[in-house]
Amino acid sequence: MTTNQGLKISEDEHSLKAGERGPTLMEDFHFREKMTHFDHERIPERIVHARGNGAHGYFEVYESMKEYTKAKFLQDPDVKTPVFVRFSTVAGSKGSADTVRDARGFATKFYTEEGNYDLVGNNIPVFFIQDAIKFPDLVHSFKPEPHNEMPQASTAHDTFWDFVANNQETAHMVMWTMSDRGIPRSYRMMEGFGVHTFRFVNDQGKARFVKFHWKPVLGVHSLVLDEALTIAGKDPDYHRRDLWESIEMGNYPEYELGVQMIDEEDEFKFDFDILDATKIWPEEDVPVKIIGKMTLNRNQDNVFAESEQVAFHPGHVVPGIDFSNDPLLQGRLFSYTDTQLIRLGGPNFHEIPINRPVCPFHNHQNDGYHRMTINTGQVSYHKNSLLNNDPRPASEEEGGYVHYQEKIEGRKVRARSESFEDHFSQAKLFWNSMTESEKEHIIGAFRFELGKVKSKDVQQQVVDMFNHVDAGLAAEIAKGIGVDIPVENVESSCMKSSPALSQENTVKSPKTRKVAVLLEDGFSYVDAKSAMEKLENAGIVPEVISSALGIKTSEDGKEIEVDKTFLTADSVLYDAVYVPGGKQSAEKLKASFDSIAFVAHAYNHFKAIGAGNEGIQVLREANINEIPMDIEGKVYFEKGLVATQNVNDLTAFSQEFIQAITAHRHWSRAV
Ligand code: HDD
Repeated sequence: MTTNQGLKISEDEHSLKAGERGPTLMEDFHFREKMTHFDHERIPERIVHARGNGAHGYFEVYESMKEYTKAKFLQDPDVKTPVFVRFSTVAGSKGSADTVRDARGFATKFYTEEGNYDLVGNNIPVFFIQDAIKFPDLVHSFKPEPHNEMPQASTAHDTFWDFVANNQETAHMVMWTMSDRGIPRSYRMMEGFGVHTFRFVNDQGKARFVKFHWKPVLGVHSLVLDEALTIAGKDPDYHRRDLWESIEMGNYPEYELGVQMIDEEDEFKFDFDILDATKIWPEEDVPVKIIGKMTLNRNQDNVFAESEQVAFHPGHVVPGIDFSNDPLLQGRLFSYTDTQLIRLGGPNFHEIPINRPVCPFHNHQNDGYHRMTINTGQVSYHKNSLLNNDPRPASEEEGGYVHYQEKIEGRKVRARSESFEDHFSQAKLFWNSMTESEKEHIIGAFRFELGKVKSKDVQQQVVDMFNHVDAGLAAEIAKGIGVDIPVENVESSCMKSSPALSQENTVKSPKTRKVAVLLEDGFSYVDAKSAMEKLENAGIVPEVISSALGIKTSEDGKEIEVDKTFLTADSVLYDAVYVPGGKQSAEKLKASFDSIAFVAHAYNHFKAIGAGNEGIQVLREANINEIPMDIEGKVYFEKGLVATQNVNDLTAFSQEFIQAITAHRHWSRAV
């Protein structure tokens, strides 16, 4: 151990004192250095997306995208481009819970040979506002209210909903945040979107409008609201833990990159403005072309050095990727560098290791706080003769970035195009695309959020606003929060739906799902062990939960180690529950409030539940009575409940159980 000056430290537990019981001396440079450094350990948290965590990985393109873009990292399938991704919530502080209802940030830094490219997106493909000038207002409205700093990490309060009702361009994104997308099951199971319309430019100078999509290989899956709220207390780190543990286990999160492209000449062919960030390009109209895959395979070494200090910016582009005139994007292009100046303490944040390009970088920018590199020589200006004009700008052929030469004509006005005026058609499109259970969740979310709003007037305004989306939705919200059901017929006439928007149509996979196996002494070893093995073979992760840590012994004297207890675990932290047989084990589980609550909550949260032999009685004790008494020698499978009695071979049971887990949730179950 040394001081920061490299001096070896002989003692680190006692400050230097005048006598053993005397005052500390000014002279104690080691104490002063240690304490001063500690006093300065914090930097300002991000104004938005403060709560987040990241991982390293790489990106590979499937085939050359030369026809569409000259971006080097999208040319060669043999090239692995290193990436760092930071996932985040938007509203909460750095220490807030992961599972709150919110959009999630999905920011990717590609360390390409042409410089860093940042795709700074969210898990929702649209944004609340159309023009960046409104961003401070939006953020002020959803942050804790200034007079009492409540509530934390939540939009369920008056100012947010007042903003919504008075800025109705928010309608579409509000639909998304009130849907299951607002409470993802895992960062590994959510989509990412670049949101804005960008441009691809190829080496012939031809440009196309493009939108970026990340599609998780495991599909898009969510929690249910009650579960998300409980997890916020039981494990506020739920999402970062899930990401960390998956990578540690070798279950590397994977996302395919997709692009939607529109030819420049088709810019005006749509019934929405493609520059409007509150609009999607329905996938059925503009297909998503899958072009590559990102794999996250390495956890960070130090969260502060990496996640906290990483500086993303939508303006970090490479040749072949350019901007559009989306007024939200244009404003972002200013804001991100500006925020890093205060957050990271000066203009040299690009020298922090996580932000450093992997390609060489040199220019005449020098000095400033925290300059790391030592610029040598006499010359720090362009043009010069003393250094033979070095470094000099590169031509386009040499890889110099040349902005796309879009022809612009117009008058300077503070205005918004009329083509940005339709706020409700796509909100209705989203609603039309939901299944019945997804619609119920949206209604429930509105009732929860607006139920916490104190102003009746704001509540009524919001209901009246969503009457423009769907009269049935507005009426259901109104009934739940005790305001008037609107009578005016103003519902959007949009009849379209987009199957790609419903999570019901997503990829379903059993891989990496967590199953709680509840048992006590006297459990059936065959039931527990052979089912667990089969689950593991399907990529599922079983964990044994019991009343105490240590070893549990089966009815035939075999041992199993307990992973967690009813005190340290909870059904909300698992995707499914399994109760193996064994008379003594089942009796003890039946007599315990904790184990009964565990099973009952899993049932109420629509999760797969498996039971073998006496384990079925534990389900009955939890009031789960669907499983008939006479399944002797058979496997029962209905509504995510899978049970078996007196069957020697658990293959069929395990297959059904795995299928039930794969389905994610069983909405047909009446709760
Ligand atoms: Fe932003 C952070 C995503 C609109 C201003 N934003 C930030 C992060 C993400 C997004 C993922 C966190 C990056 C990280 O992990 O470090 N932001 C979006 C998306 C938007 C969006 C998808 C709309 C399409 N943002 C937006 C606007 C503005 C900002 C309109 C301002 C004009 N955003 C910021 C910021 C942040 C930020 C204040 C806070 C910390 C940071 O930049 O580095 O500058």
